[in-house]
Amino acid sequence: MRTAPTILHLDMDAFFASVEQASKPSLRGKAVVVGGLGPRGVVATASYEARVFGVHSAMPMGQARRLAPNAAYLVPRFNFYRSISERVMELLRALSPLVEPLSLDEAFVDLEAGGVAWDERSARLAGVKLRADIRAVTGLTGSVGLAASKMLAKIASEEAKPDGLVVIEPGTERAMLAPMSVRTLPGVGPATGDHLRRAGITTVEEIVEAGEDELVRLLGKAHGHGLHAMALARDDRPVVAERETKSVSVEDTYDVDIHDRTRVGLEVQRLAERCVRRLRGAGLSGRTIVLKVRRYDFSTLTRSETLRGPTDDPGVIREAAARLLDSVDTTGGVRLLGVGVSGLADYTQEDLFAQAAGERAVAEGPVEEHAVAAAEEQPSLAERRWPAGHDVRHAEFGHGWVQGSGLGRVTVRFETPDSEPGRVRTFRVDDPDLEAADPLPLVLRGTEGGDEAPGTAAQAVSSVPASLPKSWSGSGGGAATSRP
Ligand code: TTP
Ligand code: MG
Ligand code: MG
Repeated sequence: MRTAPTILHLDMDAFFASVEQASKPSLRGKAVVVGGLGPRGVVATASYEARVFGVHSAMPMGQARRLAPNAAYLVPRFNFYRSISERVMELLRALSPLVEPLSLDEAFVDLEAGGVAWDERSARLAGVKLRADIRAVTGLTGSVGLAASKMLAKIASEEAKPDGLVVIEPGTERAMLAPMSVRTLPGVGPATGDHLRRAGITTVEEIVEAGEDELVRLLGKAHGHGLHAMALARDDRPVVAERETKSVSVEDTYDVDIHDRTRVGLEVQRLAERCVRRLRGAGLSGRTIVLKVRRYDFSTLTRSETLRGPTDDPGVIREAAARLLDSVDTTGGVRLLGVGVSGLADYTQEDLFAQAAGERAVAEGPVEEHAVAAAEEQPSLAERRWPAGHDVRHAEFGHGWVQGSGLGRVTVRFETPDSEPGRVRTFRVDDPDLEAADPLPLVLRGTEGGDEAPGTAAQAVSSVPASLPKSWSGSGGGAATSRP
């Protein structure tokens, strides 16, 4: 293991909610909840102001509304978040060729491999500068952890949240880990956590005390051994530039070709379940379900279906695989079957996607036909939907966002990222002067400003509005925040 804290972990603070607050001046410093607003909707994330009420990711939306009735409830704008994520990842790639993104708002960077840091001081400087750059380019705050391993860097960024930077100095790792919950360690989810708790192990120190043999007895060889090493702060996992796992799949070759259609169907269901176990084991979910069939004559074909959001739900994946099988002729027999999932993500947001009306997910692979058809339809004026939080433009009043809609009315707040908090006006949903609009950049840059928003071009250089509330002013002294 290296001896200097040159592995950096970045995670943006309350990412989706922060983007919304940066877009909408009236929401800064306020409780904001982003998620699916329909009956089965769940919270994607909540601003730190909303977390005070106990609202958190993956909570059913109804529960969030009971806890924080006055929060702003917004439908996610995934494409916009993705574009901001790309800007952040670009900044990381400028630091090192070894950047390992874990999700839209999170990545490891090997600073040593990039030649930008070799000891604690240089690593800290790189982290401080990165946070300032992210702030300047996106207007948002991210928290940085620096340590000698991936595990510790991630723990450090968690400690740094929100809007901070924490360096774990080599030599202090074990003392720091000792009192922490076992759940802090990578690979300890709710199930393993419960299992350990029943054996009387709740802290990292207790893992060390239990010893490797006991851990192996409790969790099996690979997991027990790995976890014991992590508890001793031994983590040699390298930062890998591309996510190695592009897909998770399982397949079986049969000694004797299967002819019976029912049997083929059952095999596909079984493979789908095995695939889900792998997927979940790796803490992943995916959008594209792939079925592979090799027939008696060795002709091999694959069929795929892309869902609107990643899933790790066995029912959803089984059903998708079964639908795909319906389109394959298996007369003559099959010798191999496989089920895979690609388009991987670290979490599941299928519910959100299902309800993010208005946001058209960009397909990365083959798309279900009806999804394409839906995207091409032009709704009539009266049928247009106005998802809360999405951008609009009014012929007379300019750019704004949907604050709410219902009973044939839509309420719009007219403000832009660099304006003062704006006023609200109500229109009929079929008002021809009102149209859906693209998001405006959060930070206007000299080279970009002007084309869409003539009134704001003059302010192009003032990237950090002075009027931001305290929690947003991460630049200056705040940017270098460092806690032991
Ligand atoms: P996180 O980094 O886990 O959370 P966060 O950035 O909102 O807050 P924190 O300051 O604690 O890092 O996730 C990043 C984004 O991913 C989050 O803003 C919304 C989305 N997300 C979901 O859609 N569903 C989920 O269950 C989680 C955890 C995140
Ligand atoms: Mg985050
Ligand atoms: Mg994250």
